[in-house]
Amino acid sequence: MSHNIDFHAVTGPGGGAASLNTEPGEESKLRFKAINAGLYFYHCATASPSIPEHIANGMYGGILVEPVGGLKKVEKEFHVVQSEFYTKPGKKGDTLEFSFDNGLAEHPSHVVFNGSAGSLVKNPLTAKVGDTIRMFYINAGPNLVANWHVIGEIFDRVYPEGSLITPPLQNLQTTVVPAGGSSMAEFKVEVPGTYINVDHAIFRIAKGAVGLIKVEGAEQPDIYKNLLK
Ligand SMILES: [Cu+2]
Repeated sequence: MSHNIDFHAVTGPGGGAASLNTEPGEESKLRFKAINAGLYFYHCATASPSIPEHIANGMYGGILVEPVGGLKKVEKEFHVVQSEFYTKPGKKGDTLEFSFDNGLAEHPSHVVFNGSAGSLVKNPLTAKVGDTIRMFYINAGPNLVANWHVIGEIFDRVYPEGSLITPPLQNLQTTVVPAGGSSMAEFKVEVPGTYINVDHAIFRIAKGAVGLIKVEGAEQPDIYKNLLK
């Protein structure tokens, strides 16, 4: 089938999709000037069989347009994409078929980070005590609004909806990320341990929306101390 790409960072028809529709075996090219800094979503927007079907099957990612001069250096940068899959029922191990009806009903079978349930549990993100982590968070949807939270941490700075040129909000626990949108957060990890990235619409953990951030380093009893140890 044919595909294209709608880059939310592109100013022009379809975010590029109007110039990028590509049949199997063919090639398309587009030049654009990134005139608006921000953290953007991109996705396939081919109408055959339907735009949501292309997005729901995983055709998306993130594109960062840094402000002039670039973002300040931090020790760690991570890119996480949250998304849903809509499938017909099946047994474990089966290849599950797409369900348009479940998409219409906004009833996902899976809510995942970086493309598969538990991907960031099998391959945790890692950092050291004292590092500042910058996370680029894209919500591909296609339907759900994400309620992004890291259990055990507080976002020092949040750039809501991926606005990188607006002063950040400070000391947030949970931030909403719209479908087809983004958020960026920075937080220093002061205490060693395992932190858990979730969508705090918390039943979604059972659908796959859980990821780990492992922080190594010396204990910091002035900040966190188990009093029975
Ligand atoms: Cu496509």
